[in-house]
Amino acid sequence: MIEFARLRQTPKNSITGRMDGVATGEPWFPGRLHHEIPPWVITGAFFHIRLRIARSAVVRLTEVSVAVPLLRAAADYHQRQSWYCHLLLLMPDHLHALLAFPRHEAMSEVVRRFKRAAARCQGIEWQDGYFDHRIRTPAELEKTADYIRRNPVVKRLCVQPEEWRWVWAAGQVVLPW
Ligand code: NI
Repeated sequence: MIEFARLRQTPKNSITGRMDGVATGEPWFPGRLHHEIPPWVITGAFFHIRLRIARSAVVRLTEVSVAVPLLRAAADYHQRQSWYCHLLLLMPDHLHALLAFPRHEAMSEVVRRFKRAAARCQGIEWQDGYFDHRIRTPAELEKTADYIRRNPVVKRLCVQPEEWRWVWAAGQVVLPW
């Protein structure tokens, strides 16, 4: 298992940041959130998670009445440290997220809880299960984040990634919705 914390020993990928409560240099996360990053984010790993709605689903994730509570819930999970949300982006029929979890075993449990609450409160019909891919390096994290942010552009829903409203990322203090 490759842990992010070990990668900082290789100069090319030099990760700096806080480990074991000790500041080790410039953070590779947004600086303003530096002090809020729980230790398990650095020592654990991020996962690229994708959730899809059922083919027969009527409700779209990008409807305002759905998108706002979904993004609030994602930010709330982050606040309560159920997960660390590097990025979460809603598309009409699926969502992408880059998440770290306090314990690896917690992942499916937390994702299931998130899906269940959204099904109950916003009437979302999810497909069973979810896609997950373990992110190995900070470079892969950035590449995947870039890919996720370009999703709405590729699908011609907007011209620039910055125009897309339905996204939340750690460090985003002002909620734009
Ligand atoms: Ni996509």
